[in-house]
Amino acid sequence: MPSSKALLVLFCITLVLATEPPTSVRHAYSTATPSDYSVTIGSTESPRFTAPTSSSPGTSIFVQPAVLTNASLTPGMNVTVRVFINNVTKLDAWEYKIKADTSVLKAIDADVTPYWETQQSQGKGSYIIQVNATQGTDFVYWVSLRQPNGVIPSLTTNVPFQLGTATFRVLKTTEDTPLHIVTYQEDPHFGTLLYDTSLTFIDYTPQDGAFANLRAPWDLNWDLKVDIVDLAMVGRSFGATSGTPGWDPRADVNSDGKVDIIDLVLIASHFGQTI
Ligand SMILES: [Ca+2]
Ligand SMILES: [Ca+2]
Repeated sequence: MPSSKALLVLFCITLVLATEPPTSVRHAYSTATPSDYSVTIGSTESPRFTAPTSSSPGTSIFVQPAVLTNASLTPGMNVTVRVFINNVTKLDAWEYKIKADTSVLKAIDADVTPYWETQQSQGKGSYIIQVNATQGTDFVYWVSLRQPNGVIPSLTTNVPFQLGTATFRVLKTTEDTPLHIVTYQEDPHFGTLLYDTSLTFIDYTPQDGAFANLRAPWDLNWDLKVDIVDLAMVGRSFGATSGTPGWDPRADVNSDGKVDIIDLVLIASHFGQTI
């Protein structure tokens, strides 16, 4: 019954769109003019990411992947995420701190990108790594040193550049837990801080990551958001039962062997949520 199916989907979409605000965009990327200062990464050509309309140009520091979903990452296994910076000019000294829920993820390690290790081996600065499993934090601190010729090493980039990594031990299953960038407002001394070569503070937009090793049934595509994509997936399998053409077990939200209005309603009732 394609017509009734379409009507049902349209009804639910209209219902949820009318009652829920759009979910926020996790990432904001934009371009900046690179400087000719000491170290320049990237180019003035097209960025690798499309800038969403809601963002403004500026420095961002973010966790990648933004959404790490993997059912095979069971308790006892390790999860490593990467920390990037983008759109920054003359970055000189920096520190970042990633915090996780200690009942789900235990901080066990952190590291800097080989770029910074090279800088250190050349005597241009040094880094410190602190891991506090009790507090669930990976903390990485870099300070550069003025060179004999007066040059202060710095980083200028308008494409994402990796600062380092943070590694956590998985303690239990979760539908969603954040990997949170602790800001300077939260921790003025050991939060995430960026300074340029004039020792001027660089403001930034932080973007947390998320980890899940268990899928919520109403998040069909497992992006930790319940949105139009999930509704559309039910729409494509609407009317199917286990084993029939079009059957997608993910679309059977309540696991009763058929994809019907109940599955749509379950998604609608969670619509707009981040898991
Ligand atoms: Ca989803
Ligand atoms: Ca069902």
